[in-house]
Amino acid sequence: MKHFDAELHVKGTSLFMDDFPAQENLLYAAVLVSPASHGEIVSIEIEKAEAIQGVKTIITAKDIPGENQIGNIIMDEPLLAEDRVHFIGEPIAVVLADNPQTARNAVKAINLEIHELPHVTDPREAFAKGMLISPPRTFSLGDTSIAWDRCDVVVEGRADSGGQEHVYLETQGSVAIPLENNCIRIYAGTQGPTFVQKVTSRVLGIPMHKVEVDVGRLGGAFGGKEDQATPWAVMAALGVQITKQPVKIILNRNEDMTWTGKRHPYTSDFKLGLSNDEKILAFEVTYYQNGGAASDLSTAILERTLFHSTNAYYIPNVKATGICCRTNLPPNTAFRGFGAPQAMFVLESAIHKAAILMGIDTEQIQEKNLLNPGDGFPYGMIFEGDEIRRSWMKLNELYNPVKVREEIKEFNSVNILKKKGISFMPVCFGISFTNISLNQANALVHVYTDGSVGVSTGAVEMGQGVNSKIRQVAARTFSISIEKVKVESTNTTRAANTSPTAASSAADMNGNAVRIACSNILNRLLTLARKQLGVQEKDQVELRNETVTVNGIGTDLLWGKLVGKAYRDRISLSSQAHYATPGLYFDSSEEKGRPFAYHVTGTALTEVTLDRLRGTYSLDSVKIVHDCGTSINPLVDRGQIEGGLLQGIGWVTLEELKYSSETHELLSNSLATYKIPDIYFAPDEVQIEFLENLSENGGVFNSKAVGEPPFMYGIGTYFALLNALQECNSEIEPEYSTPLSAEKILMLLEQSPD
Ligand code: LUZ
Ligand code: MOS
Repeated sequence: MKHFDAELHVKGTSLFMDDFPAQENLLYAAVLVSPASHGEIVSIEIEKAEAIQGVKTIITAKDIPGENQIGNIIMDEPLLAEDRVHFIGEPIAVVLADNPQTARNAVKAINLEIHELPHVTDPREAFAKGMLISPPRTFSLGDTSIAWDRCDVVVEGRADSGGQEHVYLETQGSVAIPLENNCIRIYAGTQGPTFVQKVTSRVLGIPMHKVEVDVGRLGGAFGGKEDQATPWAVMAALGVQITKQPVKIILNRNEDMTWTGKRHPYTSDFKLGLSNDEKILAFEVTYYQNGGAASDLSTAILERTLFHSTNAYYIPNVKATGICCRTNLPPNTAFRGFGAPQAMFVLESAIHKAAILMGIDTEQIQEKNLLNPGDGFPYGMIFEGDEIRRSWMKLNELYNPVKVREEIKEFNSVNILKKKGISFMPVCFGISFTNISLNQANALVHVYTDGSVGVSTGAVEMGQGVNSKIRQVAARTFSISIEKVKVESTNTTRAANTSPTAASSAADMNGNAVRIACSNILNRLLTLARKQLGVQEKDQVELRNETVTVNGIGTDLLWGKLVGKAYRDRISLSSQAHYATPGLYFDSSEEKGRPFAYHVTGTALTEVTLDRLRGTYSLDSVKIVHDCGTSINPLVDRGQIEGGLLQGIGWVTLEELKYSSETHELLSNSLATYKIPDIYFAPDEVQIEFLENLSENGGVFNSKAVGEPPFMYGIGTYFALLNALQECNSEIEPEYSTPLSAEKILMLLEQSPD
């Protein structure tokens, strides 16, 4: 099974937002944004800009007919600023013109006067000033206060992880067109078509049924289009409502990088206590999350940080507190892993620090404390599987890390200028939206009279291959060829009230809805087949490879013929189905429940080589044992594991958001100054082994979600580099702060020459 879009992508024939065919009267939007991190809008003069030839109109907050509010969880974000601005890039006005260049020129001609106010960009400072997005939350297990006395070793420290730009290949954008009777169709580049529909309805002051949102595909998203695709789509729709003309908006790379939110930077304090025999007895952590100027998804992301504070380990006494801090940055948002990578980085830092103090290899502590079946998480759920230990053992079996360690010691003892390092990175990631209501999906399946099939769901194809999996699910349920199945665009008139394609669960949930809808139709067809063949017994008649079989023996009743007969007999060939992930509940007053359908786990082994003169490094290999359940598309899953790994590696190594010290303007605002991993930077060797796992889970056909968990294998690269650094000089006081750029490594090496 392949990724069915691959051929279109390679030939360049897949259609993205900017390929949308030019429409008559199409207007192009450009946006005036705040140049200041915080300030009062003194005046906006648009007359000169509006007079420019080709400019149709300029929209500001006062032109909004409905509510000027695009908030999701907390209603704290206007579409267009009214009298105050809270971050550089906050939209203030939308210019509509007959071409994009004119629109951008007109933006420059607007006279904007802002009275600047002091701004806060550091979450600890925001916390000290009481600038919180929501009250702090604490997850706990056992009692840390009495546990410290029993510990032989206690380490305390601080760990900071940086933000991350999404760098989806396709920048944010949207096209909206007027339909009759003041209805609007929006072609939106979003992971959440229903959210776009809902917010458009709110801002335009029209019911949701007047807003149709359609998504063909996205050129990448990674969480960056879960919430933050919405404003651009709503602006386009607002432009349509005001002008009755189609409106297109496409951000250029620089605008996109400067204006939109990123992965949340975190700064955290940790305390870890162990016994002399490497058992972790207690862990306390406080996460300060840099939320940015509006809440966006920050509270949900912080919640997932708390869920993953203990990652793949069992710790009997835990106290994890999360604080969502409001700062004057663009609102930070969803990004693959959704707060979990930040949590896992802190615990790995704590373990690393403890291992140094104890004079042992980090993996001794890691292995000793991996979750066993029956161990509890601080949030009350029990880890039932044995996959974490099995993935660890499998990795040992396949790659013999003890021998690798020895070889590295040997290499390091004979090489002066180059030193190798190694790390293990176990991952345990919970699958399901932590907001339980979102764990539902629906599908609409039509079988046409020629036997071809059209499938609509709420899942958005963003390159991750969800449409390939959905095609497979439909083809497999009917037992027909994959060529007979087409996945339609994601459209709010065919799949209503959908959850965003997020939380790694789109294939699970939408796939299950498709399976149910196809089964409904199949059952009608099989009833007809039995009647046709005069067979009474229900399970004697089946469809196999487009052929009706009786007791496994083929008949001449083929799929196409059966479908045609069903139509003539006036039997419905369509079905809509709904799927809700079973068994989920959470009591937020106790912070306990069963928030996840299941966990995805695995372990990565990373080897790196550091150049101690230059601070540069190369990634020798990453070996992963990963649990995909019974994969329905191993090639797609492998692609997700490789992609997630590399994105995670980028986060902890190269990707550095640099801001000017005075205004806190983003300096790394292009792909020339913000470096993401390329094929030359990628590990020389990436080996991925699927862990055999036949146990029941909530996924479709017993497969498991794959999108986010592999991101966190990338954290292993950070600790392999620290290990190599220590091989250069064991005196180096490690600092737990990502990204670990070559520049930072060089400074650490220079600090303490040996
Ligand atoms: N998005 C969301 C997510 O809205 N809720 C979640 O729990 C989640 N988890 C991972 C990624 N995106
Ligand atoms: Mo997400 S981080 O949009 O699954």
